Amino acid sequence: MPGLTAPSDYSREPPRHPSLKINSKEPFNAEPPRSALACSYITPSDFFYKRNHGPIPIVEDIERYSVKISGLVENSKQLFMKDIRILPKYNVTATLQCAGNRRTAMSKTRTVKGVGWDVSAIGNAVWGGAKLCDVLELVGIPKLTSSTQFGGKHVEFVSVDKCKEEKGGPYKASIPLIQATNPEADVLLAYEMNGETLNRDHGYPLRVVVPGVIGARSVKWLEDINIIEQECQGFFMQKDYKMFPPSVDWDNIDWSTRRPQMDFPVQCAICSLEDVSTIKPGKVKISGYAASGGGRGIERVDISVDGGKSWIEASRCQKSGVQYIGDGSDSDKWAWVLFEITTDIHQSTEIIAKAIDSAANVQPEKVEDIWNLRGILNTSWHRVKVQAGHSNL
Ligand SMILES: Nc1nc2c(c(=O)[nH]1)N[C@H]1C(S)=C(S)[C@@H](COP(=O)(O)O)O[C@H]1N2
Ligand SMILES: [Mo]
Repeated sequence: MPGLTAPSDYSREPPRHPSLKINSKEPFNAEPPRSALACSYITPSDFFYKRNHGPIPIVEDIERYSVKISGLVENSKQLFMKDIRILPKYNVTATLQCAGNRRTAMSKTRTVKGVGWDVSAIGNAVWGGAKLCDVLELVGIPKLTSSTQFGGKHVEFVSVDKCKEEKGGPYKASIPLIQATNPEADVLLAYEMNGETLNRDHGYPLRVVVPGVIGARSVKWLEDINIIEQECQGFFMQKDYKMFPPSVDWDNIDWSTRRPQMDFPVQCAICSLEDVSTIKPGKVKISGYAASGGGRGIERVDISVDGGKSWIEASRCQKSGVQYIGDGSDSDKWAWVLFEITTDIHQSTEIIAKAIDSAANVQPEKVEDIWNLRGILNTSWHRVKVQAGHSNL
């Protein structure tokens, strides 16, 4: 009996929280309601968005489950859970964001291809596991290696799930070897999420977590690690999750002209209000999340309650009792920041939020300017319309 297997249909899916908003049932893609998302710094796993490309794999026998490391290394190695658990354990608070977060809004200007997402294809969790750099030392690759003596420059992660896009093959992705072997990059092979054993939806028994990078590279249900010369040639690296200009359409696309997207750009969204909300005139609380990729902090979150004519600064917070300083030593560098402001609103208006990261990157104003055919990385200013009303409140 193998350790980890992949069903070919959806008859053995795990139970899920009833309040999740289901964007696609098979494969299961769902996000929490906005209001549930930004009320806690750590996203409970029940409410953490679920992004799948096939049926959820099943662990038949955890004792037999192993990860094989091979490719351009001197000796291949098979690691069982006990071999991974014996390595130093790290808890890294990191935000995962699907590159398709906020796709539905992008589709409103011009239709894009892909699962529709509101603003909640993002979550922040404490991931517990071994550092990939420690695991790679077991096959003789030292820390901070950019190329092995056999020419290995990338680390490929292969799962077991059966994905339509891979013609029934498994999900896979890769990251550069230099990132994989850098202890500061905090790339994990995680077996815990928020202090509990990883659940099936999020990659049980073992998943990769690549902090600061689009969720697509954090491969779940890990089966193989390959040290390879060129980046992974799989569908999700080569024919998806690439950023194209607005002029590229399905009849003139050349996938080979662009690199796979890695870091995610600065992003924020208002979660305390739906678009459109009815408010009682007076004090209104505006809150949500802001996050940037590559370990960059959030320097500022600007809010406008007059459609962008004037701006006020929201307060930012990660952990209660600790003042948040972008890139400060007490802040979680891979994690989102929650923002909040209470301000007077007396008439119907459009509320806008935009974030600025520690490299002074700002979100683009208009979704049209970053429109792309796959609808990824919609980081345009987040807008919600509010209607001032007096009745039925
Ligand atoms: N094996 C496997 N890993 C995967 C995926 C998948 O479909 N199969 N989806 C990826 C994508 S696109 C995202 S955004 C994240 C989502 O992780 P989550 O479901 O734990 O939120 O997992 C990534 N890893
Ligand atoms: Mo994703």
